[in-house]
Amino acid sequence: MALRIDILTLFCEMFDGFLSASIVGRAVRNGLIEVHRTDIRQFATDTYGTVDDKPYGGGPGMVLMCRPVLDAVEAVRKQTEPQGKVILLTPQGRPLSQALVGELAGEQRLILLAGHYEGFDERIRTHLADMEVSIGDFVLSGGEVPAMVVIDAVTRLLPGALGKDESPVEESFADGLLEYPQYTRPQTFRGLSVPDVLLSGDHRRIADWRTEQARLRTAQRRPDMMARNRQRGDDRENEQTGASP
Ligand code: 9D3
Repeated sequence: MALRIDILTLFCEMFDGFLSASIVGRAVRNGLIEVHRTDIRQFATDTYGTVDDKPYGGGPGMVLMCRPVLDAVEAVRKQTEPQGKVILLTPQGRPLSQALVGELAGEQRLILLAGHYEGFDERIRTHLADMEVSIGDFVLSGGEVPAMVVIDAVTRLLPGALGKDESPVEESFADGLLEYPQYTRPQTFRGLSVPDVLLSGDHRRIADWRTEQARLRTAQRRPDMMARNRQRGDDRENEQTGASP
């Protein structure tokens, strides 16, 4: 069964190229994912298509209204079973990680709700959303790009989404290390040569070199990942020895 993904947005057209190209495009064409876009503005109740209003209590900006968003979610939920998790893309959400991507890839249906420029009425969060997701601590114009990030990351975890030359192992995050340096022909380019070990044909030495490079690079660039790796190692040892955490 295909993973069904509903996108609720004010900018359906932003997804055009994304849904037709590359791995996601192929997953759509092969029926691995079934993506439906719904324009929240269709659920406005006035002739102007109003979906936002001024915040109670004053202040800058506008707020996405409950009514059109709730009606939009109800409408897509009626289209097909299962009900699906409603995921709100917001800067206050749970930070996206490979672990969260893995959780989402296990669902049968995702309903992604993207706002633009502005916040959601709090009652959308408290009464409609099953989860709020952020893609990081930087300010974007809306939840559309984050929705694409979620779809891209989830799709590549679905069985059959990757071709045989596209590695299915999420190497860098699966083993908690960044990737080792890679080279291809030519052997020398503008005086820059490929490390000798990679030309040695000694697979043991090559594997050791790559592990070492990955460790060095991760320690230098991502001390946070290194600290997590150490913690995981400690946890595993404690499990074996029965020591308390
Ligand atoms: C005035 C406070 N702003 C919060 C920083 C309001 C606001 C700005 C931008 C509310 C929403 C947005 C649009 N961003 C998203 O919808 C969004 C987002 C992001 O900006 N960064 C990282 N992840 C996400 S997920 C959705």
